[in-house]
Amino acid sequence: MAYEYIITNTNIQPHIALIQLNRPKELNALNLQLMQEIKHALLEFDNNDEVRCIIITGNERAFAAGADIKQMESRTAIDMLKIDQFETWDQIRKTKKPVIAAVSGFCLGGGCELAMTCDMIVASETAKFGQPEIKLAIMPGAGGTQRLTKAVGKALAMEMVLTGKFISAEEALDAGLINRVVPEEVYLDEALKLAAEVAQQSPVAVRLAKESVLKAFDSGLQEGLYFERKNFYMCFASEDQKEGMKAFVEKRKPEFKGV
Ligand code: DAK
Repeated sequence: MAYEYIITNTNIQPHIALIQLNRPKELNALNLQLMQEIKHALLEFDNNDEVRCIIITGNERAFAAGADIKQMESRTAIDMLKIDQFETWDQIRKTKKPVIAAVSGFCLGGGCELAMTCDMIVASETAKFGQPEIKLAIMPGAGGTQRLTKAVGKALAMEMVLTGKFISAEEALDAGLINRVVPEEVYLDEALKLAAEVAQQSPVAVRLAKESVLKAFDSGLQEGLYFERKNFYMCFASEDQKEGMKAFVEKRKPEFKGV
């Protein structure tokens, strides 16, 4: 599929795929087609055995300044219902491989929700996070009230959602929203480093572990522990588990194949 609003790259580093949002003049505002393209690329990478970790990024000025307000402006509730954008977002959330957001500049509204849908966030010092939908007389609709609250707690989430206030990368780090903050010149390199660390591990174990961590968000402790246990057993069905433990005993680096 030829993309208009994203650039994809699978040659940047072994086992890593990159999706770059590419509507720079509009600060990467997420129009419907852009979201479809992200969904399609993620699905393609999920089905590509060569890919073990995916990075979504924007540019220095903006990761994404939110959903495209100009596209939404005249929509009615019934239009929104018929378009059912949630199908696209749900599909993005279902990506099985780990996804890292490499964020610089504005990361707002749907942009912040997209970053929070990713598994980890690496930010540049210039990143600004916010859910400013309230200023448009709407509210977050793609998980913002839930994922932000789970990440940063009620006090800060409530303030951000009710006032539209932005927080800096440092504040986001302190609040537990993101993994690390680095100078703007190296935020993508830092995300690549993190992705390379993940890509070194067994893809089978990574998939099962990601699934298990995410389970903590939508289940009670007992159910989560039970789910974790099943996935733990499942790891022992892989050749990678034998290789990982054999390599440890033989004092060498393991070679994981994803089977
Ligand atoms: N949509 C459309 N265009 C945008 C945009 C956006 N969100 N953000 C920026 N732009 C455009 C601007 O209109 C401007 O275009 P021109 O005027 O040059 O044609 C260009 O990008 C540069 O922006 P500015 O001139 O405003 O740049 P500044 O540096 O002065 O300000 C800013 C940057 C980020 C503070 C400002 O642009 C801004 O406040 N942008 C809007 C931020 C915002 O309110 N974001 C939340 C949008 S609502 C859903 C899922 C998710 C959502 C909805 C539904 N479903 C699953 C159903 C999400 C909703 C949202 O995100």
